[in-house]
Amino acid sequence: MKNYIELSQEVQEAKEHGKPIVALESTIISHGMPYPQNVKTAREVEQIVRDHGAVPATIAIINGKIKIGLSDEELESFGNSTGIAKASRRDLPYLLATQQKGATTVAATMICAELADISIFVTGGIGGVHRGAETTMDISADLEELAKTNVAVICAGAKSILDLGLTMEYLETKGVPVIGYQTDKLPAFYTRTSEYPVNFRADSVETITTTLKAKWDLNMTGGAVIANPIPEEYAMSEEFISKAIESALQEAEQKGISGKDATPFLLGKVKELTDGKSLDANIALVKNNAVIGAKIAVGLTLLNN
Ligand code: PSU
Ligand code: MN
Repeated sequence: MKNYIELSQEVQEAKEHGKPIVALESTIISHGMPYPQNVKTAREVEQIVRDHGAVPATIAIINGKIKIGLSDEELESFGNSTGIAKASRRDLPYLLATQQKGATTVAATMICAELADISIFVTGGIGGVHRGAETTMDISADLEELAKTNVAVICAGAKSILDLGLTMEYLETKGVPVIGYQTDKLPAFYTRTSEYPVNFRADSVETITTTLKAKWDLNMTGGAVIANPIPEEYAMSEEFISKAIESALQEAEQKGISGKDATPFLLGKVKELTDGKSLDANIALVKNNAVIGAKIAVGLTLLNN
């Protein structure tokens, strides 16, 4: 197994000193945001993690290795080149075997983080059950991964390009807790709330770390969703964003966009239809998640020592 994993020097040193580490995904860089904002955001998010006492580990597949922690040039290359594969669970073995680059999704980043013994992972939004999944069966592999891999994902909820109600039902069936950070409602990425309640509300980081510790001390397999609402000043109007999402969904259907292309297509369209406002929101919420994620990683490390 070790043959497949390569830690950056920063991550290696963090491990040697027992420092808290926060995993970060690379699909958000290669397929979730345009260049150059993607690379700038990735660097800033890493710095926010450091500023809050943890070490960032951006994860990607390069040259037959799972890289845990990317160099500056590697980050740049994932942001500034097309044709980098979007890598979810099913794609990892083939991409490793054929020495291709892969940008890891939430599911794949969770797998790689667990292999590297990292249990806290910060991103923007998770994949979920798509609208119309009752006929398309389009359900993100992220949900199944949350059911079986021991990594907590700090996100701003899920986008309403998805069916949030069905996504919550799926997570419930799989026994994945959805914990709202200082909120009772599931955040919907661009907006601070949705009509769906979270399972539990945590007003402090400590409630989150002690809950995670209890789950994993009991060997209860699987992760957790920590849902952290977008900061008020960046939140978008519900009506404005819903319109953009509706027309993006319509266009996707007309063009027959499906499978792994669906999410990146919808993200790009929504950005276009909102004149880039959705991108500003996306950047702000990821940074906000990095603050909380780093605090959770620091807290969990203290609890476990
Ligand atoms: N949601 C976002 N931005 C993203 C993604 C989701 O707001 O970049 C990415 C994540 O990497 C997530 C993936 O794991 O899309 C889900 O893709 P799919 O629906 O194909 O599983
Ligand atoms: Mn899908």
